[in-house]
Parts: sequence; C-alpha cells; structure tokens
Amino acid sequence: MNTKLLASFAVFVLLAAVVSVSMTNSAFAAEDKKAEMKAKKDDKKTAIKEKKDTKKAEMKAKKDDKKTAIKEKKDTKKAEMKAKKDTATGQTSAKAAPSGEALKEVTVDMAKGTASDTNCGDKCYLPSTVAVTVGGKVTWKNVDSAAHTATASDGSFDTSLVNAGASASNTFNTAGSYPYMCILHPWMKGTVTVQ
Ligand SMILES: [Cu+2]
Repeated sequence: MNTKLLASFAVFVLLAAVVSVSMTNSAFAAEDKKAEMKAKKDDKKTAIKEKKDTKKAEMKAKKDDKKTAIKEKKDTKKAEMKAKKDTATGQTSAKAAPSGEALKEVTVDMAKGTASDTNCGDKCYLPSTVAVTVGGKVTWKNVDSAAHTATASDGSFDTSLVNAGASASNTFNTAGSYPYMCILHPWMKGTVTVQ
C-alpha cells in the first residue's frame, strides 16, 4: 500500500517535471519568436523610412528641375517680348518718317547680291520704304541673280518666289503700315505704307 502510494507520487512528480520543462521551453520559444518579430518589424520600419526618404529626395529633385525649366521658359519669353518691343519701336520711327509721297504705283527692286550680303540693310529692297495710296500697287522686280520673295510680317501678302529677272505685284486696299521680308533671306526687310 505504501509502495503503491510512493509510486503514484513518483509518477506525479515526473509528470509535473515534464510539464514544467515543456512549458519553460515553450515560454523561451515564445520569447525568441517575439524578439524575432520585433527585429523584423524594425527592419521593415527602417526599410519604409529609407523608401520614404528616397521618394522625398526624388520629389525634391523633380521639383527643382521643374522650377529651373519654368525659369528658363520665363527668361526666353522675356527676351522674345523685348525683341518684339524693339521691332515695334523701329516700325514706329519708320512710320513717323515716310519716304516720299504716296503714289498709285511703285516699283521696288530686289537688289543685286542680297542673297549673300547679310548687311544690305535698307538697300536690300530699293527703296526699302515705299508709300502708296489705298488701292495702290507695288511691283517687286528681281534684278538679282537669285530668287527672292516679299512676304508680309503679318501674313497679309506674299509674292511667293520671284525668280531672277521676274516681277510680282500686290494691290493694297487697306491703309496701314506693312513690314515685309524675304523668307529665303530674312535680313532683307522693307515696309509698304498705305495711306
Ligand atoms: Cu531673298
């Protein structure tokens, strides 16, 4: 009887020991798992932060690029506006001093050598400024060896190509000042005043 009780007690103790060891083990395992999870979480956090920082830097770089592009565009526009203003001023002074009386018909020579002489100035078209009455006619006579055009800056008239030795005319029915140029040799410039 006593032996049986002792044996039962021994079995109980053994069982308790086994259970306790296994619980301790599993507690350690849980601890390990926790630590691992934390490490993983930290890694993830770091990765996310790094990604965010990279994204931020990229966005900033993009923004800076955009700013530079906008500034460059603005500068170009400014320069264009200034050039336009300068041209307008030049036209006004030409208008203020018209050369000669308005005629019903005028002939303008497309002068010799103007295809290569970029400095022909007011001697590209001869004369470079002419005045006609409303309804008047201007005839361009090409006395050069190269083809030329007389093309209005505002697109209101265009002789198109006038070959060497040929002529082309345009009738002006609306009063105003009509600056024109040669589309092949843009340094050739003239003005027709209609009054
Ligand atoms: Cu020309």
